[in-house]
Amino acid sequence: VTVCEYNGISIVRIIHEKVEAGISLHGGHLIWFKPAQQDDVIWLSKEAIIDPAKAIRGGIPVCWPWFGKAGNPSHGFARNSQWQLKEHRENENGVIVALGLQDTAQTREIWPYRFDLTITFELGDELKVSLTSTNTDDKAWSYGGALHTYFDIASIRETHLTGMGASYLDGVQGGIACEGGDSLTIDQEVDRVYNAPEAVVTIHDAPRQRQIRVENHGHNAAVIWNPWQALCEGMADMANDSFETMVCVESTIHGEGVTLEPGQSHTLATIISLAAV
Ligand code: TA6
Repeated sequence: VTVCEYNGISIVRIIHEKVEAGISLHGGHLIWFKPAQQDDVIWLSKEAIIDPAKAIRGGIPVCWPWFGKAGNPSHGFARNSQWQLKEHRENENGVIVALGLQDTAQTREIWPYRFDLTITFELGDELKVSLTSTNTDDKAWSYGGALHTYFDIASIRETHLTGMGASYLDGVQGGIACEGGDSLTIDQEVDRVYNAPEAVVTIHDAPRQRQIRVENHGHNAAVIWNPWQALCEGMADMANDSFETMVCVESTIHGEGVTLEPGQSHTLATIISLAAV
């Protein structure tokens, strides 16, 4: 485990016999995860802007303390904040890295509460990401958010997803409630909040003959997003054809959020594993 600097951002690099990975302290943001002898699992935009003022496009953005445009900035401030490296160590499965973020005068201007956040990455054949939110204030607060994971797939046109459940709010149609089947092949812009997902959403990455299993905990929704071509053309940090090789499957706390009394904690997690087919 080493820490290197890139464009004013510190990246924790993990090179281990079981896994290679990179975690940016800017955003508490995993940008790279590759178990030994596997293709990349996490997608990072080739046009990603590495700048302390911006969120990184790709990887696992930490959306907190709200999801989407529920507040300003969009998806909260955690993905634009500088986190601290709390610990790194090896265990029998690989490497564990933990980062922390606490409130500052600046965060309290955006969101007027005291908090302590810890994100723990357990890296090996699998990737487990646990985001623990603790209320260190003397009054209750509620939060929402997401582990907004971008997955690397061979071809969106030859990929399908299962396990999202049937009911969703369709962001492409202004958030209306819809019912669909529990198998999704993406052939246009998709931006959906599935609000009764199964515990595991599976990405069937057929050309690579693998399944990516996304097991979520502490969430109330699974968000599926692919911007498709027109939106990519409008984004400075995504190449025009980049929608072809990515899909977001997000462990999400949507809506009213989770309420924490002073001293209480809650953990949002995602466990990402591969299965050959
Ligand atoms: O999670 C889906 C979503 O909220 C989409 O609506 C889309 O805007 C995407 O996230 C990316 O948001 P960002 O703020 O990173 O551009």
